[in-house]
Amino acid sequence: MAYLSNLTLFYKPACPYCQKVLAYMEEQDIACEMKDTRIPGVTDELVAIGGKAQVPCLIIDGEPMYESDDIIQYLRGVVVTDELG
Ligand SMILES: N[C@@H](CCC(=O)N[C@@H](CS)C(=O)NCC(=O)O)C(=O)O
Repeated sequence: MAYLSNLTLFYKPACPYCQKVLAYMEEQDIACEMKDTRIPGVTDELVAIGGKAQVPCLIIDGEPMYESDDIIQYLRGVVVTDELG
């Protein structure tokens, strides 16, 4: 896979739901902009976009997607589309 420039992942390293998403991304070699909510101001940025501080949150073309299972399902679709060429 590749660097997906339309995606931003808000995450926190200690969060098990984030770890699940990060593991899938690593397994599939998916990279995108990453924002660690431990950095001051990043959670405020997430709330401004998505309305909630919950992580993980994947921003897809400016639209927030919360819920790790939904994020992984979305990324699966990206991988399949890529494999179909
Ligand atoms: N069902 C969610 C759970 C996510 C979740 O509970 N994240 C925690 C961190 S481990 C969190 O962000 N809690 C703070 C909040 O919800 O504002 C998922 O699967 O993504």
